[in-house]
Amino acid sequence: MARHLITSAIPYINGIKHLGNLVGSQLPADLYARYQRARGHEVLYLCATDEHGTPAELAAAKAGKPVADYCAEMWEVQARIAEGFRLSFDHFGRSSSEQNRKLTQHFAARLDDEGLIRETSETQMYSHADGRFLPDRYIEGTCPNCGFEDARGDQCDNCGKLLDPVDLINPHSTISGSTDLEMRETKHLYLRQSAMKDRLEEWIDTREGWPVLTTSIAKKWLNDGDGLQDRGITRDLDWGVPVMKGDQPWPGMEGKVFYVWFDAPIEYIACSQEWVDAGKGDDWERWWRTDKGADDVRYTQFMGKDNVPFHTLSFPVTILGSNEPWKLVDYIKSFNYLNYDGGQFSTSRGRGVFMDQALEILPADYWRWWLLSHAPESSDSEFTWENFQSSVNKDLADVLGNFASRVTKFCRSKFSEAVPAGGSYGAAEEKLIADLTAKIREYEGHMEAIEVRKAASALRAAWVLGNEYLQEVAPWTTFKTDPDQAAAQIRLALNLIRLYAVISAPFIPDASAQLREAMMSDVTDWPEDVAAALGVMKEGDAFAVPEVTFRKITDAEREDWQERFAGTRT
Ligand code: B3M
Ligand code: ZN
Repeated sequence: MARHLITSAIPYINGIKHLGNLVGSQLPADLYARYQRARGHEVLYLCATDEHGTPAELAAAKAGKPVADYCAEMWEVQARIAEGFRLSFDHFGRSSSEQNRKLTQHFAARLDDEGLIRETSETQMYSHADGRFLPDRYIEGTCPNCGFEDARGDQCDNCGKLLDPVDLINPHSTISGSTDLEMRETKHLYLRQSAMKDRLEEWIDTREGWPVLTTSIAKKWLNDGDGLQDRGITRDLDWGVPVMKGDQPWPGMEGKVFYVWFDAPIEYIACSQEWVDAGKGDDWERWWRTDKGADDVRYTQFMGKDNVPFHTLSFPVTILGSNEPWKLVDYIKSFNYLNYDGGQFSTSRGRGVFMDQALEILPADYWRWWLLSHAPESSDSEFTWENFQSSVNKDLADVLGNFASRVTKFCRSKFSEAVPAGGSYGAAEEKLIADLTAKIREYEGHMEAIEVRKAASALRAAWVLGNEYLQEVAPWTTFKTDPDQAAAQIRLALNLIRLYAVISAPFIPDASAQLREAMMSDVTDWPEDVAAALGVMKEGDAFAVPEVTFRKITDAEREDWQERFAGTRT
């Protein structure tokens, strides 16, 4: 039995995520976690909300709530939606936890002891009208690079250039709109990433078989110098982890907090402590400390491509720089973007389908299947309602759902609601078993390699094999001349429904549970031996005709949704 530590990028607390966010981190991580559990491995799958930083402050202010209250409420909302999508976190934590506060302060102290933190005096925008220093995101102005008028102080959304607020033309405060800004002196801590370049490069160079998307982004940041500049890890904000050196005050840093990207990845570790403190586990160190057994853990992270630099550079600097025996990530699975109907999904502009809205329309499995089978792996991919309708109707309703319904209804009408006896397996059945074995082994290979789309097509192909078999042996025709032979064919097909339920569960957990319940079987063992797995349901075992597993999406519904989601969400 292997041990798998799995984390997905922790979603910002402000607002509900769209389907593009979901398919870029949490959903594939859940797929992988479910698969590894199904294979009998020990899995710890963690996620949390990313609660600090200016976006949280801004959103709370907009909602007219104290930021702590706002975060607590939004955590509930996100947790409920995650449950709706059947995301099987072992724990869904919060980066604002006590555990993360302590651990973040601990890492800062370690890094300082290792000489990796330096203090800098710098000038920063101070807003007289707001009575405070303005973090980069609270300042907007015109991009000096492309002329975009609403560029933020840290980055231009239009051309992507990383900016410094002083670069902006006509800067103003996003809180008050005031242009009465002045540069004032303030002190900050910098993480000396540049001092870690060689160690980091060596670490990245020795990662075997990492996805090209991951390593190319990491390399680009390492080599064009931009990414490995020393990084400010403190901010003049109220909300965040207070800057302390362990449990000691940090002179000159009073009233400041750590930068959100410093504490957010540390939450992966803190989350496992929260998991223990919540009474769900009894030892977090065996997952994270290589001196406490974490050496044989395989740690996989899932994230969208925009998060890769922080996970290949900044966070490893924190871990390696601490010179403590923390577990480093073994594999980073990153994703491109999912686009929405000819444009981009956008949280700020409310464009696209958001997680809560999706669940109001259709059950989780419909979305899980489409999103995973169209995951933006090798390039960006696009959600269109036509494509969604046709995938759901073909793959789920016509292929899988219809197979289960045809077989069970036929059996009920010609035999009974029990596995029929009689007949024997011949060449057609042997061929099916051989083909299925090959297909399932292929599916396993793709799952191990986290090739999500390929895994989905192998699974779909396994469903198709069952349909082709049924078409070929045609039990409804056989029944007229040789009812015994028809019984053997149906016996196999009923067993196949159970087998499909087991292997499909990582993708479509609810439908799988429904099918398995209809087959009245609690055997969930992975079909290592396909022939044996197709003999689990014995002659005389009862089953029930399942309710419609997947219904078809009508043209009218599709048009209605298309229209409803054409605008922007307010
Ligand atoms: N919250 C960005 C995002 O939600 C950020 C990820 C943090 S991972 C430690 O895309
Ligand atoms: Zn620009």
